[in-house]
Amino acid sequence: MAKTINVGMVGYKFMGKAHSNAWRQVAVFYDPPFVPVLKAICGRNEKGVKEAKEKYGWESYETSWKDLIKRDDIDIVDINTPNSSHAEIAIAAAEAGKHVFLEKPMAMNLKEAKAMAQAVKRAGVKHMVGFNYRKFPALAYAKELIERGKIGRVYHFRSMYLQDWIVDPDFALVWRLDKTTAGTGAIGDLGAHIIDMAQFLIGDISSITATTETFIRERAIPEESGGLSAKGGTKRGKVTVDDAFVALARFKNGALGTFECTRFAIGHKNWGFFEINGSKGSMRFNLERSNELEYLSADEGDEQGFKTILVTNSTHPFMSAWWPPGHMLGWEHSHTIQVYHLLDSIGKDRLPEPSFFDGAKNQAVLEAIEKSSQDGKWHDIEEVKF
Ligand code: SOE
Repeated sequence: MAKTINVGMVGYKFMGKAHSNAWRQVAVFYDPPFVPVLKAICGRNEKGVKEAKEKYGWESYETSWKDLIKRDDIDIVDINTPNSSHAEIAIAAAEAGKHVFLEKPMAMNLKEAKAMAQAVKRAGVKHMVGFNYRKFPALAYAKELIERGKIGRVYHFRSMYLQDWIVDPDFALVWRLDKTTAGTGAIGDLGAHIIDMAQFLIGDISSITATTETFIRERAIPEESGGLSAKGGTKRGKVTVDDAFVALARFKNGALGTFECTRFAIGHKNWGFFEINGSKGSMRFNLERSNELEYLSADEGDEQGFKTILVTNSTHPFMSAWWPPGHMLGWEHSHTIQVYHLLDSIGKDRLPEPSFFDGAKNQAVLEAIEKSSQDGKWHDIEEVKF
């Protein structure tokens, strides 16, 4: 009989659904060292959390995260609440000796992120931030190709993360548009992902300059909301985060980077795009075509051109556990792969990636973007070491 490990999850809406699915599926596809038991789900609204418990298959529920953390039968705490509660819950969970899995962005600011990283280090627990895009086979394969020298010295990381779900001025003022709950807007929601991809693939950013805009400054306060949908009421409130930002960056290895992130790019749903140009080749990836990696080799002379690699062979990263070639994976699968990685790391007693240490590095870049958007200057990225 496989050993088990008990999971307690805080948050039960959009990401709670994605994470529940991942915990349920992981042992169907992989052979993790521990089979996760969906022990307890937690949320403040009793009716809502009870419904989620039934629907997603959790054994029990709590309405206070403090009660969840006190329980002796919880080994891993999975936090997918709005950003403003990440630090408090994660630090308390670590201090209670639980492994911590946390949704991105890691924190509201760098100070919090550092405190969280120090808390998990002190407690000696495992920790992982939900930058799930690293767990797309195409992205992991891109990393492999870069490490094998296939694009040579990297000159450019050019990226955009474009969505359009708040382009309608009648769309309500959900928590992601409120600074006190979200910290930032497109910066933390989309920028955090694309910056993680950049730092994962080509290395650390050394300095950055950015500008932001909030196009719609007032919206209806929601009567109901869940995930990325909401119904506005008659009262109105101020949008206190950025709707979009553009940034220019320098990497430690000498490469230049561009980042454009917005939720106002009508027609784009989850267009997380990057192109990398190096001395020996180029590559491109787009989340809306997540099974494909485009690659061009400079060695091919007149036949040179971008080819589309369908990253679904059993030899491609993470694929051997899934379906035959061409039977595509999507967004939800990256969450399953992510929790497998966490369980495997716990089993092998090694640091999961991306850890809270990577999350804090990411937060340092987000913070520099925010500062630069206020003073218009270039900012060096603060070194964070743990
Ligand atoms: C909304 O912008 C959102 O769901 C983000 O919050 C997620 O992190 C991203 O993966 C997709 O878009």
